[in-house]
Amino acid sequence: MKKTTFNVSRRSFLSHSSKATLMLGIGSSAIGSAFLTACGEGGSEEEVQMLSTGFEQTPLGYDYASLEPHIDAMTMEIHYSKHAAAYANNLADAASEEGVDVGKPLEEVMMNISKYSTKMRNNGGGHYNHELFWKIMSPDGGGEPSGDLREAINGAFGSFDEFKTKFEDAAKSRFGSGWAWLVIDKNNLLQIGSTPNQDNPLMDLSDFQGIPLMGIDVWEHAYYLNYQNRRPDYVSEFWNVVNWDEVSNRYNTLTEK
Ligand code: MN3
Repeated sequence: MKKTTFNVSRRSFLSHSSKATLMLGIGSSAIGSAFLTACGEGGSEEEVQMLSTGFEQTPLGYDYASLEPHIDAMTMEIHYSKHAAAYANNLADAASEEGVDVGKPLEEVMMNISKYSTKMRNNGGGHYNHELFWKIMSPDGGGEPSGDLREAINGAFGSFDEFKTKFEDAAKSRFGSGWAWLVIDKNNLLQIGSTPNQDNPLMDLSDFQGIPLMGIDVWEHAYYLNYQNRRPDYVSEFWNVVNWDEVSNRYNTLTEK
């Protein structure tokens, strides 16, 4: 009888087994860990205010109609008061069912999402993503970033226009529902990528890892009433409402860590 031998090198075994048992997300990096500290009890009032996300919906900082003509009032109203509200409600259920301390920053759950239910992943992600989305838009938005963020964008992507093209490509090419992101990765570098459904780059099981600076919702509910199937038009109009002050403040707060 022929003897079967398995020739698996130690290196290959280790690489497979570590992938299977350990989720090494952004949370295990130095910047990820500093970020989490800043979001929680170790953070200054300013850091917590700027970076940390709670479990409840925060009031929208502007009127539903105020992002027109780029994003219409009815889309904003339904998006905030129905879609995003449902994520927040379902997150509250999941947190209660799974014994999560809702006094802690939601970021902590995101970075350890592989330990929680699919309900937590979908609704915690949905809530986190929308809370950030509302903040990085403004009726006074648009224009271009300045200061350190501007320099970092030029350094990472060549120019602001090249950055915009790459971000738009990520948003347009995300198949089905999801988000496109600008993040700081574990090496403190800016990266652009996208995630499916309500996943985000903080999640330890995400293929795309980093701390979000800004994101765009490319679910059809974010644009269909006004743009129907024309996602690219919605994405190019988005630049008119980006709150660069907020995105810059996030960047500065994170990189000061
Ligand atoms: Mn949405």
